[in-house]
Amino acid sequence: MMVIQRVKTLKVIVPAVLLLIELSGSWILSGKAQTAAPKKSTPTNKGAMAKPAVAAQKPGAKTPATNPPLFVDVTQAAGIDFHLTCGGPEKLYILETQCGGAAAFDYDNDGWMDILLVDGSTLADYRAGKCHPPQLYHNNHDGTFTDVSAKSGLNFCGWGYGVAIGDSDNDGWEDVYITGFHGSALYRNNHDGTFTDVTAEAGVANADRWGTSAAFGDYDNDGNLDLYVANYVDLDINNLPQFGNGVFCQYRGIPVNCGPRGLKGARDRLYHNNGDGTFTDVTEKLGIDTESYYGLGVLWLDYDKDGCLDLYVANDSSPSLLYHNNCHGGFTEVGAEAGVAYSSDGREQAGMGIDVFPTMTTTSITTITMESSPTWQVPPGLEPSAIPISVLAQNFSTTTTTAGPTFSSRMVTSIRR
Ligand SMILES: [Ca+2]
Ligand SMILES: [Ca+2]
Ligand SMILES: [Ca+2]
Ligand SMILES: [Ca+2]
Repeated sequence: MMVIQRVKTLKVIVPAVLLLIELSGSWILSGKAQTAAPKKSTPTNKGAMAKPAVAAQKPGAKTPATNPPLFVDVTQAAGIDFHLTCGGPEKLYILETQCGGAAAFDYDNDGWMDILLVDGSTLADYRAGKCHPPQLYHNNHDGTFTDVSAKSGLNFCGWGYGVAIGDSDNDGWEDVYITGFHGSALYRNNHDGTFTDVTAEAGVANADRWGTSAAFGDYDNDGNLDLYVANYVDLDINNLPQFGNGVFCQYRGIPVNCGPRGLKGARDRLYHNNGDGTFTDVTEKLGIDTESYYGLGVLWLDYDKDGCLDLYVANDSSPSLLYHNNCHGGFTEVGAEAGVAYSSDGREQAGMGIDVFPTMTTTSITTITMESSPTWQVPPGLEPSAIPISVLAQNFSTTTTTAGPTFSSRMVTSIRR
């Protein structure tokens, strides 16, 4: 949680990390985003794109000119101007600690990946109905992007936490699902640079639930992309738990915002695509997330290569879940026996996101977690919300473990509350 609080000003990079699951999920499942990558090589550092690289090589820069950095921040030069809104600076409530999402996809089928950035909100703005709509950037094929949000029809007006991309109606054009607090939305691609909100008729509003991540995947192989929505905490915005008030609102003796432990979890939802523009909620029927864990990341994958999509869900402060698809319309949760439900020492993890690295012989699931070394303490004199990210980086470990007969599970980031 804490890292996310502090990196909100890093513009595009941060929501991209937070929404790792949506990006990887859509690429893997639809197959279209992968094939829709630019036919030509990606733009080289020319014109405006070259400026940041030159600046990084000036005398005094840490990286020698003969060894330029692998990545250069070209956000501004590319025309991306996005500032994430995520509650107030004090972070009094858990709602304010993680917001926004990002997706790279080709919404206009021109062969070039465009960018969609989902914004959060603040308590005051949310209560007042003030919108922080998502921003859609069209790829100009020259390393720059144009903000086409105003005419896109992506008018989501809530507190956004994520986005999933998939062609939900099989017309060859990618559609958009945005997750939010107490309300998510499905937008159908109209093929002309605009989208239409079809949430109500589709039946995927996820109303009264705090949706964080979502992913499209055809689990029953009927040719229609189904939709999984990870939900986090069952929270009443008019009766929020008070900062520092109670055992679950402390971090090593320091008052912090409450949760997720101590708060009621919100049950994830699995929506089956009926192929006619509507979805059916099959959560109860298929026994999904029966314990209502704190869902933050979701990924469809066929880890046993039987042709049926399985499902992995990263949960915060609770076991992660792996659902094996029996290829007959049902799932069996096998996270513990597969070795991907807990850390290598048997502890629940603060799962934030997921990625998968297929290899020749195994499928490696990477769960992005937050875990500190046992001896790490908040530096004296510093409020938790004021800890520089450089301090966190120095004190938080990266560990790699191998667990289970099937999976090589790596924890790439470690910060435990
Ligand atoms: Ca495009
Ligand atoms: Ca479509
Ligand atoms: Ca399906
Ligand atoms: Ca499978």
